[in-house]
Amino acid sequence: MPRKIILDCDPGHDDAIAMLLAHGNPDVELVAVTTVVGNQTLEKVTRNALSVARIANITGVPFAAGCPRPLVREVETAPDIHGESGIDGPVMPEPALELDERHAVDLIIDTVMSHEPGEITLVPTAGLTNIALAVRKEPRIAERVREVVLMGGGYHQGNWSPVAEFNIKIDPEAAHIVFNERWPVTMVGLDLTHQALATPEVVERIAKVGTGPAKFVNELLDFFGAMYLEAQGFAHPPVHDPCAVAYVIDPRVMTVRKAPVDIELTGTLTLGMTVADFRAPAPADCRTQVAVDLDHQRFWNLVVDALERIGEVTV
Ligand SMILES: [Ca+2]
Repeated sequence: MPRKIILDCDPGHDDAIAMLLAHGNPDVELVAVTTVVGNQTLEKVTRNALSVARIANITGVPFAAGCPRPLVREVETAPDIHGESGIDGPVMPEPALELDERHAVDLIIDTVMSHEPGEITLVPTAGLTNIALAVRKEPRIAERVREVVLMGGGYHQGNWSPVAEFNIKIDPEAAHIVFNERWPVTMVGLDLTHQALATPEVVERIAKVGTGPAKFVNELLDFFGAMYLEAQGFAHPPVHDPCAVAYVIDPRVMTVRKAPVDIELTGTLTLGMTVADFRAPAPADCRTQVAVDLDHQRFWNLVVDALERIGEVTV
């Protein structure tokens, strides 16, 4: 039985690759895609999500738009990494799918509540605004969700400040809610995703797939790589979001370590920091764990395999 996931995202170059991985891999089933303000405005990231659906021929999956701003803070976007559209670089086709009429928060709640307990895994790859609101509106989802596997944070690294990662920093109050709920949380943070580099060998393997969706991925990586080189000095771009999907598909793709994690909400220099406590073995009731080491080969094998399975798509 494939693991059923809700992808809550802000496409976003790496969100797009996460969506393709989830769509192409047979061990996970995308049951909903929800969008939230983040890399760009809600309107832009939602359109991008629908365009990606067209590129990969994702049909029969509800897509819903969520929150246009964080819970407390002003909107902060990331044009220096993702461009003005949120996915600059490739030509994005006009969306063919219609959005679900529901708000993303309601689609998340309806999906979790209409499945058996333990059936749905939440995979947020953006700010946690939608997820936090969903669990506040319907607290029973906390026991029904199998686990939350999120891309965000970092126990030794930041990118939006010296110690805070973008997805957590843009809505730290939402992150605080999500990390302190009763559900298990796996934090796939920068310590892990900075190992998921799209090296020239990776780009060559993807090029060999030779399909439209594979070409799209390499166009994403081309733009993303140039931005990461300029903004953060990376020789090859770190492809964050698909790491969270990959962990749901095959936990052997990374090592994890249990540790209490909480979110800094008041520090003048450390707002949005994911503070992990490694001082002692994690207590028995610890529900949070952090991703440590990536199996680079196994990870990219999954991405290439998903692209091969998606095959050619006529847009
Ligand atoms: Ca993202």
